[in-house]
Amino acid sequence: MKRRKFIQNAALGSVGVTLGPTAMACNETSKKEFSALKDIEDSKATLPVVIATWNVHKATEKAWKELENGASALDAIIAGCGVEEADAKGQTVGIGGLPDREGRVTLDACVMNEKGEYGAVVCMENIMHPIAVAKKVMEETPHVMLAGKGAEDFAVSQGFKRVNLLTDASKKAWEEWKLTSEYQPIINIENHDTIGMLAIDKNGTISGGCTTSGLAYKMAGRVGDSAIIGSGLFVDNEVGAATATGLGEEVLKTVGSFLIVELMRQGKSPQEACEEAIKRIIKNTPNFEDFQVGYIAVNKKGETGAYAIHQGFWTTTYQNGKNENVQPGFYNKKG
Ligand code: SD4
Repeated sequence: MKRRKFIQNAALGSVGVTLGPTAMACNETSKKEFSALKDIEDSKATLPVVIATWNVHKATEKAWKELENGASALDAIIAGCGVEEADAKGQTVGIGGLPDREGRVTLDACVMNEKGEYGAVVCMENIMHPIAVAKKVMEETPHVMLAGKGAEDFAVSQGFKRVNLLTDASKKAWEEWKLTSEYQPIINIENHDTIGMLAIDKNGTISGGCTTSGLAYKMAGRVGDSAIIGSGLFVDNEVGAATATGLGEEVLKTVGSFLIVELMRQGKSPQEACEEAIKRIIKNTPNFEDFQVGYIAVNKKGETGAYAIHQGFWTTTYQNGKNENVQPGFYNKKG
């Protein structure tokens, strides 16, 4: 299908679902529905949409192309995130990721689809594409999460190759870090970090994925939020989806992505829901100036939102045929 038609069909499809009830008599309910319809008309939201954390335009482009070629939202996400996992220069995802304090690159990733199915790997070494392994966990095992050596052996049994994920550049950075061994999560790494990606295909099917090498120089065995359902990622096909980047410990404590989806269910826009989830962290954490968390979200209509604690967080959105980097709002205006 040609690109323009692809976008147009999808947009009509999504509005079509909402039009029916607005033709009802003019009572209170129908007034509300009329205003909801007006919001849709006013908003530039169309389907399909791909949104990701950070400046990852090659990843969103790949995912968008997959959607155009008829791939499912989930397969588009796996292909898109796979671009960054395979980029040895990126030090936050896949090969080239910065190691833990013992020099091991350990990866966390998860996927969630429109049926509420979920699969994850945590603390997995030597496999370049944890997000694809997470999908295999979801589809091929009776479990939802595999860790460490078990995850690695499972990946190999599914045809994934073992590779050395520690590049010379990341080894050098680790050796330099060892001179002081001071552990301080970095607030924004060169506009690039963990990739959380959400996509809605032209039929309105929502899926999400999240992939990371976790925090640089973490303790051996440390697992962050990225692969944990409800924290690093949550998808509800009736409502929308959310994903996170930043200090996983804080996202885990507030179950951030689930919170955002539930706030959207209660009527908040994706933007309002992301802002509320950041405020929930700030409320309980006086040292919020020392770390970053950023959220992105999308609702069923294809409207997107994003918010972070600090300036410097970026998102990439492919929508209406345009692949754009956007710097979202942030809480800490003093910074
Ligand atoms: C983690 N949330 O492992 C990940 C790391 C990250 O920006 O997103 N850094 O805690």
